[in-house]
Amino acid sequence: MLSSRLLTLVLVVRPGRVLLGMKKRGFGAGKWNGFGGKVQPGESIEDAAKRELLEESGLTVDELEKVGNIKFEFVGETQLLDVHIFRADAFHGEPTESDEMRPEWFDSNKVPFSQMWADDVLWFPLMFQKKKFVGYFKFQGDDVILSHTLEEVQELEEVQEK
Ligand code: 6U4
Repeated sequence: MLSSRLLTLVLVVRPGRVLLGMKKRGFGAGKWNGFGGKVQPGESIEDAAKRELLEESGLTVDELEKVGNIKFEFVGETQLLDVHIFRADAFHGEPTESDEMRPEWFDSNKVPFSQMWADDVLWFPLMFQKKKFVGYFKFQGDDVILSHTLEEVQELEEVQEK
């Protein structure tokens, strides 16, 4: 059994556009992505999502909507990434560059998928339609998907947090 690590990912969406951040360092550097990171011990997944969004983009949100859960396996790694994906339709503050991310708005029909994680093009359409989804992606390196599953669900399961 692979162990897993809880991570968060937040997409801030406004009518016709989405805020992405260019990851400047660490995991996924050079890719546009939502804002997020590791859940800390004793922290709820949603609190972690809000904290990471603030740290990386300068934005605060009152409400996050759970939209997806994707587990990522990387060939050769012993830990699965268990990524909890949220959407925010309202926020406070101004997007601000941090050490980790440079935020930029993109038109919903001009999302830079060729400079993003290869899975994003498959689930962004569901996220934009506020559909809920679960998936599993097996990556070889940072760019190749060897196999995957992705399905729409009515409800996302509650997570047992440690
Ligand atoms: P630190 O602790 O700052 O070094 P780092 O290793 O850079 O962290 P972190 O915490 O920024 O990683 O978390 C990685 C982020 O990337 C999380 O928001 C989840 C997201 N992510 C990981 N794999 C992804 C994938 N295949 N598709 C995607 N987002 C992914 O859209």
